[in-house]
Amino acid sequence: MSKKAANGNGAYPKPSSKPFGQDGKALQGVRILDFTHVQSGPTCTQLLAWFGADVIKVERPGVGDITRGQLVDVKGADSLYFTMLNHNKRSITIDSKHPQGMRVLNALIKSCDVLVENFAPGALDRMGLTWDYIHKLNPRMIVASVKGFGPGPYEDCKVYENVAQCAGGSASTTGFRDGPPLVTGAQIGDSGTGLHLALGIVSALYQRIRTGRGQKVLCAMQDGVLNLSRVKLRDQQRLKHGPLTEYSQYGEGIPFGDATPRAGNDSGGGQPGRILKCKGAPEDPNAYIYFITQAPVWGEICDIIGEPTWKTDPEFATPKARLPKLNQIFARIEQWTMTMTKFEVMNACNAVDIPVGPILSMKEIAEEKSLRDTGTVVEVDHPTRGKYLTVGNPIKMSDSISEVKRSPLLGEHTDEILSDVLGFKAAEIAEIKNSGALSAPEKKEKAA
Ligand code: CAO
Repeated sequence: MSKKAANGNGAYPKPSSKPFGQDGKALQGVRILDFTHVQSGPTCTQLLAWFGADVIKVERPGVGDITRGQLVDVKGADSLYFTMLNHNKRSITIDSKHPQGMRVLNALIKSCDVLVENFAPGALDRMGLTWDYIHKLNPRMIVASVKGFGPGPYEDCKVYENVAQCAGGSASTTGFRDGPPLVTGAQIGDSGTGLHLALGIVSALYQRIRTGRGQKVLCAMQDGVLNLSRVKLRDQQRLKHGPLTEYSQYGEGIPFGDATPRAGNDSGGGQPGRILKCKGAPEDPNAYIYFITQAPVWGEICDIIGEPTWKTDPEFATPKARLPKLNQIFARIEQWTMTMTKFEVMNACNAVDIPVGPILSMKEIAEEKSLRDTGTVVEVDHPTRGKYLTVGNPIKMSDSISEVKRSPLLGEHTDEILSDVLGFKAAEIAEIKNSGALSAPEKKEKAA
C-alpha cells in the first residue's frame, strides 16, 4: 500500500541543505492579483507579500487606492496611510471597465493564484468578474474577499472599521459601565479581518495542493470582530448562571443587566487587573501601568506594596475573598505604584513575577530599540516622502525572513507586469496603452 504524506502532496521533499533563512520565502511562487483598497484588504496582501508572494496591486488610473491621497502629511507624496499598508507590492493601473483593461485583467486572472478584493458588495460582479467567470478562466484561482457583513440582512452594506467594531460586539463591551460604548484604537475591524483573510488564503492554497482547484474565501468584518470579542460572548452566557464576579461592578454591588456590560479596564480573564497611576500621572497622559493581581503571586504583591498581613488575613487571603474588595485593593496598590515611574514598577514587579504592563505611548514605541532590533518597527526610505517608520511583519519565521520594501508609486510596475509577467508583445502593449485603458482620461481644457 502506498503511503501518502500528511500534506496530501505525495512524499515530502528532502530537507533543504541551505542555512535557515536562505532558501527563499514561504509563499515564493504564489502570485496575487491584489484588487484591494483602504485598509482591510491591503493588510492581508501586505502580509502575503512579506511571506514572499508576488503581489500585483491593480489600481484605478490617475487616482489609485484612495488612501494615497488621504491624511496627506507631505505634499505631493503618497500618504503614510497608503505607504504603511502597501509594502513589498507592485502597482499596475488598469481601468477595469475598459475592454482593453479587461483584456489585461483576464491575463492576470490566468497567471495569478489568488484574487483578493474588498470592494463594496456587488462591485466585482458589476465589473463582470463573477466567481463563475473567474473560475472558468482559471479553475485554480482562489477568490478572497472582505465584506462588512456575511449573508443576511446587512450583506449589501458598505462598512468601515468603526461600523464593524460596533456590529461585532466590541463597542458594546468597551468603555466604562456608566459611559457610552467606545471604539478601540487597534484596527480590529480592518487589520484584524485582513489577518483572518490571510489565514483563509494560505489554507485554501494548502487545500489546492490536494484538490487542484481554487475556492472562494470570505471574511466578514462583523465576524472577524466577533471572533476577537469571543470572551465577551462567553460572559454573555455566564450571566445566566449568576453575576460576573471578576467585573468591578460585582464588588461595587451594582446588579447586572441581561447583556455583557462594559467593564472599564477590568481584566478580560479571571485575573483581576486595573490601570493604575504611576509617578507623573495624570499630567503625563501615559504614566500608568496595568497591574494584574494574579493569584499565585498574591504573597509577592502583599510584600511589595507593604501589606504583608494581607497574605494571611482571611479578608484578603483568597481570590474569592478579594473579589468584593477590588476597589480597596487597587487603591492601595496605586498608592505604591504612584511612588515610581511605570518602568520602575515594571522592573520591581517582574523581579518577583508579578504580571504588569506599562502604558506605552506611540512615541515610546517608535523609539524602542528592541522593536527596531526585531524588525517590528522599521525605517523605510521612499523616493518622494523620504524616511518614515512603519510596522514590519509581526509574524517571525526562521526560514522565511521578511524584508520591508517601500510601497510602489502609482502604476510604477505597469510596463514590467505587461511584458515580463503577462508576456504581451511590444505592439500589444502599445495597443493597450493607446486605448486609454491604463491611463487617466486627459483633463479637458477649460473653455476660454
Ligand atoms: N477601474 C475601474 N473602476 C474601478 C476600479 C478600477 N481599477 N477599481 C474600483 N473601481 C470602481 C468599482 O468598480 C466601483 O464601481 P461601481 O460602484 O460602479 O461598481 C467603484 O470603483 C467604487 O468601489 P467601492 O464601492 O468598493 O468603493 P467606495 O469608496 O464607494 O466604498 C468601502 C469603500 C470600503 C466602504 C467599500 O469598498 C466596502 O464596503 N468594502 C468592503 C468592506 C471593507 O473592506 N471595508 C474596509 C474598508 S477600510 O476601513
